[in-house]
Amino acid sequence: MEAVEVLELPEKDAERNAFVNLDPAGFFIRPPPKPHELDTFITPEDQVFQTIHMGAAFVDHGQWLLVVDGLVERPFALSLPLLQQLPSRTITAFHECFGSPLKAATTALWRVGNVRWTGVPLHTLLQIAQPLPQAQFVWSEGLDRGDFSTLQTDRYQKDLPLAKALGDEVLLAYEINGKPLSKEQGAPVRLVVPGWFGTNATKWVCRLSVQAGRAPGPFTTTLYNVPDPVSGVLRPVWQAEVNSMIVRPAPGAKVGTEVRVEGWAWGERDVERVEVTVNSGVEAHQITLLSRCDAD
Ligand SMILES: Nc1nc2c(c(=O)[nH]1)N[C@H]1C(S)=C(S)[C@@H](COP(=O)(O)O)O[C@H]1N2
Ligand SMILES: [Mo]
Repeated sequence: MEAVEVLELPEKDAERNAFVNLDPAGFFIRPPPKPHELDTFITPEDQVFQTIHMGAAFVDHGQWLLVVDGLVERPFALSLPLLQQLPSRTITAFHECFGSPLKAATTALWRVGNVRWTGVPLHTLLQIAQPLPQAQFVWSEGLDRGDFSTLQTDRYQKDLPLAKALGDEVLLAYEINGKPLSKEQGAPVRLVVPGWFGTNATKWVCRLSVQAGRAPGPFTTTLYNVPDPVSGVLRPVWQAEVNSMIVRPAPGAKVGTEVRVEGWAWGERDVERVEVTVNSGVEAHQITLLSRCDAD
């Protein structure tokens, strides 16, 4: 790689100085459009659902720093102009919320959209930092802090196993559908982890720390671990399970004897086949897959 310009590691926690306030503070959900309204391949960014646990961080972009540290040969920091100077990629990926980490997902089955993210691959930054042999996870930290449910924390903190973090689809994104991220979407920069649930996509990101074990904050320990359906053992909410939705016919639509059914199917792994059942499951029909989305 060509020589890239980076900053020396600032004093501890200096990256948190870019935080101005929570505006507004508190839990916030922007609900997704109804399934029959999610009818375009790319979801317009002003319609994509939003999930905010503690409040939307208002960040001073001029003071924003991204620190890359931990178990690395060469810790460093980047300002926003320095990050945006690095080669970028645009990825089309589904963006799906796992749902409430406090209760079973019964009302938010389709908190999902499909968007184009633009940013710098995380592996570019890891290549500069050079993880040490003990490195296993990349912790990501957001500038938001405060209360969620009965928990309190000084930072939103998530982790990714190094193998996923090195995938070239994982981005430090600053654009959604070709436009700068809004404050609520994590401006100026957020992590995006295509194929994995939205909870891993840390917004208002300010620090990436390479570590040997899992992150200790409430969003990786108390919250966002679910029993494996087979073994019952708790596992982190990482890969998105296969899921689907019917877009047409809309609920309650009057249909004739011949019905064209349209919808979306997605998951961490490629979807090979979709079936639809009618008459309460008496008849099953295979659906033709019209197009497949691979990250581009
Ligand atoms: N810093 C921070 N990042 C966060 C969250 C948060 O509350 N704080 N919410 C997560 C969850 S649960 C989801 S589903 C996605 C939602 O991203 P969006 O609001 O841009 O759709 O952001 C994730 N990243
Ligand atoms: Mo979420």
